[in-house]
Amino acid sequence: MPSPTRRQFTALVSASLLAAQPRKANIVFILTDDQRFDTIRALGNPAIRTPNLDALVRAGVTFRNAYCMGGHVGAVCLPSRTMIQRGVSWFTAVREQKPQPNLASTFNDSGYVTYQFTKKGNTDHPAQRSYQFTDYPLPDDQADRLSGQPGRQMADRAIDFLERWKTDKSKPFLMYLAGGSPHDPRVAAPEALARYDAAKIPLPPNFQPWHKLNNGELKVRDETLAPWPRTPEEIRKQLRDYYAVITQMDEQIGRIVKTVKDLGEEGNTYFAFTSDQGLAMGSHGLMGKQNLYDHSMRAGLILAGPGIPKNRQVDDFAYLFDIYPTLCELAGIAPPSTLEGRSLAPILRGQRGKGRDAIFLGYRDLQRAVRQGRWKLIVYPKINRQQLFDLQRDPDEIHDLSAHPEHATRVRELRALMAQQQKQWGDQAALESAQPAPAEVDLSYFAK
Ligand SMILES: [Ca+2]
Repeated sequence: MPSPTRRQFTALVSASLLAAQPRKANIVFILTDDQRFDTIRALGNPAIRTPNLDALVRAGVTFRNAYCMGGHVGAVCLPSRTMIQRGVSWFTAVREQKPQPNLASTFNDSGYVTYQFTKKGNTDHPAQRSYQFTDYPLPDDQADRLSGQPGRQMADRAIDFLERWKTDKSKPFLMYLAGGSPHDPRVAAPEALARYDAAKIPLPPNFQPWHKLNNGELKVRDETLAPWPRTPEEIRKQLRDYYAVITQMDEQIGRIVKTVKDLGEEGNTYFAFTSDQGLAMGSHGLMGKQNLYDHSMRAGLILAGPGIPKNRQVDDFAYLFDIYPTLCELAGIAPPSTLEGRSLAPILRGQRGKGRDAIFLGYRDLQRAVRQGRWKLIVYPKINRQQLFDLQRDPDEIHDLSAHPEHATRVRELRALMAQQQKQWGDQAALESAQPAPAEVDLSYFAK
């Protein structure tokens, strides 16, 4: 056999070097639906049982101030999931309808196998179509046998995918697991419900029988899921169902994590966990996510994997659409230039002063909010009202300080910051009305 020419030899060496290069890290990104920040035991709620999410909190870094930016429709899940998949604000997502780079397309281009389990029609369609492999939940009429097993389908399909992947491990995988729990209807198994005594579940500290300010969206679908006035008994019963569903979902997340470990991939896999936004569940007299209070817009965001510090919680601000560029950086991939999200990797590395200075939130043209440091201002443009909260002393947003004279300067500054943020994100909404609607509502409003 003749010896290889110099060119052939170079090609051979290059090929063997390529083959010897370690595979990029795998990504498992789990997105739950409507899961409040305070429904993970390790984040400070002793009334709920979430051993697998607690383990994830201990394994990585939790962002305590990660926000969904809001949305232009009552089904906030849709803009939230679109922002997450496209790495841009909802203002940009609404304006820019042409297909854009998305999480799956970026990882496809970098040699990944991309898989999703996702609610149908609840995300930007081009982004959904970009995944190489997709499983949708069974239609309701076929899913009866899985009733009372929230998260089960998602875990079964995810594990099926991993079992197929292990027959050819040449490419790393990105899994986006975006199930529909604990979104209503919340059907838990009897044994899961039996773990919770509704009478003993604490009410949220900001529980109210109804929302006294007309935020413009008091009768939207989610708000009709409990009668007015909200009663402690009804809210406790709904919280029991919510917690039981989350506990069952947590078990299924545990099955997925265990499968990754059993494949020997734990040391080469990043886990990202969050929810598309929170939920009111009786807080402020509300039930849904069509408001800008922290209980509805904040979500627990956990990142864990090789090189990420363990069991750390940080207060740096983040948007959920920062996850996309963060996963890019963790995987060593250059993020597309269209992204408005910012990588959180410097914060994971412990670098201070790398986070956002402020958080801006919006809901339709009905509500706007800005947070800077401990202060949060919510503006209701249709009724010319505002609320100022000191989240350090009042994390439950109970005491509105906006009318206190000693905070007048602060309110002015936060309104100026809000206007600047509107400009930055391309938000055209007016912040006040020439003919405002009546601001206060009493119980008779809900009878109509
Ligand atoms: Ca949702």
